[in-house]
Amino acid sequence: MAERIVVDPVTRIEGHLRIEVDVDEKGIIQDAFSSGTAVRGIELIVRDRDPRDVWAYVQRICGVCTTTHALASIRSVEDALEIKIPKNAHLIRNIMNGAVFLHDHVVHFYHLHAFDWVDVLSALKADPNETSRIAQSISDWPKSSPGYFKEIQTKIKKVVESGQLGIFANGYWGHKAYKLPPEVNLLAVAHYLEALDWQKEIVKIHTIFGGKNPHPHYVVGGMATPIDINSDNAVHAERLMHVSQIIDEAMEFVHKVYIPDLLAIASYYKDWTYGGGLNNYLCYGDFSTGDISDVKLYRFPRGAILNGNFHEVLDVDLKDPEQVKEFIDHSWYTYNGKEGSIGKHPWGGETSLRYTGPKPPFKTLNTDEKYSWIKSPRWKEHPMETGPLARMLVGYALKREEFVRLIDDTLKKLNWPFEAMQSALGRTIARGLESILVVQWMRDDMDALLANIKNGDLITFDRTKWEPETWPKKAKGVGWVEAPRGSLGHWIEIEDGKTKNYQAVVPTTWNASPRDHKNQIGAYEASLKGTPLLDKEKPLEILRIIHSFDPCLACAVHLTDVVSKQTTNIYIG
Ligand code: NFE
Ligand code: MG
Repeated sequence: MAERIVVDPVTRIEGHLRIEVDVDEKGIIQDAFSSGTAVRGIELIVRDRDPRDVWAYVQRICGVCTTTHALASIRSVEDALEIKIPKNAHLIRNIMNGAVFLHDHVVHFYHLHAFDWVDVLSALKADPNETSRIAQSISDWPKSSPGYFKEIQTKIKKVVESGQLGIFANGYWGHKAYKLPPEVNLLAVAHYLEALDWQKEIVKIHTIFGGKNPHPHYVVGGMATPIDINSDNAVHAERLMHVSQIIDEAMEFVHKVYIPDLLAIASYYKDWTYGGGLNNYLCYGDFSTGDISDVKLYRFPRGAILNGNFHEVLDVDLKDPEQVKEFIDHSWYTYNGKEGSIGKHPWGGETSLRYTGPKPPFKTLNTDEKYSWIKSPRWKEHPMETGPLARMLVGYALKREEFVRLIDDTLKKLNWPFEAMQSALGRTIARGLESILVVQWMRDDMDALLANIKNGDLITFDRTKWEPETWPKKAKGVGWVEAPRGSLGHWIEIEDGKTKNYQAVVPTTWNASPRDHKNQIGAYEASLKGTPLLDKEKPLEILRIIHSFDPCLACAVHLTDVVSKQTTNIYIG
């Protein structure tokens, strides 16, 4: 007889996610259900608004991937109106998106995900001399003396002795699934604290190019970033040098802290290969070396992989009405007033809310019916995983040299077969590896920007098609972005200068989606199946797998449930 275990809310993520799993008598997960438990409806509030303003509304979908929705939005309007942006604007947008990647990936690794692998309390037992020796053997990062680690240990001790664990409260400390020696746990906690400091630096790139963070400024047609190297009132030489320096420091942090820690931790967990899942991967692609409309020039190449067939990468077309479609058979929405659906491409898509779930307090969701505020996006009717693992595997399957080298080197270091990449740990490693790529692209694009400016090109905005009188009566466009958590698309329909319909299909919508019209499960759900839980009261393995996707439910369901405000509640039902 299967038992239903509920984790709600999943913490150390953005937004409200509930996971229900059925486990057999041996504690192995037989079935899983992912539910977004809040709904927001931002797609509805942009209707009838000026398409040039929409980015500023939809950017508020999320404060984590804080620029991605603005970027997807302006790209959708530019696509609809056939606006080409100046080279400087493209480079600045790339650098800003790169900054989001690095910020999100480092924060995810150290602050949202690490404690699924790292036991803070064990760090108290560490010998700081040995931590220092390990640190120096994997990196020449300067903060690595025995005294430094002793200091960190004393800090943790004080927190623990105070009885108020603060940021370290509610962990499953002492759980048998933790495998790191105390010394490596201490190293990871030290870098948890260092990464907290570091993450506030990288976002300064947004404040320089976009005026602020979170939610920097954009403009349809380019960037609202006046550049004049001799002016005090524009982005000038000193500020450009500041961005350049932040990129160099980020490069160092990635290579000397993030990656060595990632591989050191992974080496203790390499036998824990659960959490793979669908084996279907989707990447829209981004970071073009030229124009965004030229897919051939994307540094994250576009493509789809089905059933783990890495010999064939399938073409993806976001404008084809048969490719990306959202289904609502198990989501609290209706299409044309009906509960079931045939699936809608986002042009002509619909956001009509209808909650048909159990009323709180309830023990479990009715997972045979509708059970989530997340829709089920499907590519050619297949559920897909998107995100770092998908990007790295699509690049690998296309035999892009830098992807192959990074993955093969890592597999060699870990003595892992390629298939092992298709796991929670593989996903976490892929996130680190793509950070190596992204920070280099930031460096390259910053160099290109500086060279362009030096050549006298200071243009960041093209106003040719700014006035609505220049627009066709009807137009539709799609803007895509590779966001930290995966492929993001915004689809807009413009009529008479206004936004007629707007649909966002977001990375976490893909990954956290519930079942669809064919009862096919989503990526989170698939990734949990078959995983053994060592302790059903403390389902650390569920957190480990779900966190490996870096969930963002604010994005996925784009209102908050004002009736019930539940705190952490994990029970066996
Ligand atoms: Ni709210 Fe987001 C990213 C987008 S969501 S974090 O990355 O787009 O999945
Ligand atoms: Mg949507």
